[in-house]
Amino acid sequence: MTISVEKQKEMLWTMILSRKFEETLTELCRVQGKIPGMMILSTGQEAVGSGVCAALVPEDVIISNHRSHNHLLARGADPNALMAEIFCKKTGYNKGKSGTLHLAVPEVNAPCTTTVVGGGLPIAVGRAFAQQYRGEKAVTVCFFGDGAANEGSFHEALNLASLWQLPVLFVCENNMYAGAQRYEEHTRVENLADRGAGYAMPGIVVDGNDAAAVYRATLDARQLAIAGKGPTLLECKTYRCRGHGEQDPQHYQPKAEIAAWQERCPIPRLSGGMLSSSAITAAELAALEQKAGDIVAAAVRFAEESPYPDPAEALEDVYV
Ligand SMILES: Cc1ncc(C[n+]2csc(CCOP(=O)(O)OP(=O)(O)O)c2C)c(N)n1
Repeated sequence: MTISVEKQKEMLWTMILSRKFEETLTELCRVQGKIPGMMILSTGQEAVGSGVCAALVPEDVIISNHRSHNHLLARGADPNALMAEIFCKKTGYNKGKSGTLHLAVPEVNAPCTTTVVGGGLPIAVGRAFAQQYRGEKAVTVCFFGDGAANEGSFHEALNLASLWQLPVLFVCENNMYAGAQRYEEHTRVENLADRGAGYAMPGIVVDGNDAAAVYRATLDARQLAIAGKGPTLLECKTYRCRGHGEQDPQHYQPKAEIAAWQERCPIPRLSGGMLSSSAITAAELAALEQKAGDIVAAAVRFAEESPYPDPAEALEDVYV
């Protein structure tokens, strides 16, 4: 299936924006010391969120995890409100109460990101059940890591989703590490996608650094789900180019391994193909880079100039 130039540009744009956004976060927290606490990035993995979200419609729901910036930007979240939230400012998406790790952007149907590893899976099943119950023509996507695939919640979620043939796409972002643990140190099966068979659902392995491949696989899985044929487990093989978080010196990741995967960076991979097929010109590509830089710089200014929430608001919007 050929992918329209417009769709290729959409994926390229959200990857470039996400990379610029996160490179700036690295600078802000590691060099300038302006954002305290954990900073967990998706550098090198952008083809997953950008490829998946390009295949969705606005009514679809995404449930994300602790590595959520790319998912949210690819879904269309506003960089200003996202950056302000990461700075814990009042103008942020969650009025400064979530910070980077507990973001929720209901405006783009991303009601929850959770740092409880595997915690998003049952939530996604619940959302997909609601979609099925209401007869909506929409799906729920759950992003999670390879480490999360060893949580009990993963197995329970896949079982129930399969039993009830729910419209859910389980997107495993296998970046080869769960914290400091290499994939082989926590899992015996070569492909996590093989676990789909145990729950009578398709298990698909896709090159997670190839946005076009991720997009196509998501379209297929979404089609099945919408047709009432139940869930799919999509394993996107990719690589975590930075430490678990920006505090992590990555001493356990071989330097040659990191370099080899940087060579397979998803952004030049897509843009290179687009340049060769004349889907984009070098000048257009440079303009996208420039635009991303301008948008992110404006987002940082917006966040820095925004006030912190008033302590008197601490108990507002809290359910319990
Ligand atoms: C239930 C639970 N156990 C442990 C942790 C601590 N923890 C945070 S991230 C992480 C690694 C997760 O690895 P993976 O699911 O592969 O996602 P990745 O970070 O690679 O994107 C761990 C163990 C947690 N947040 N929640």
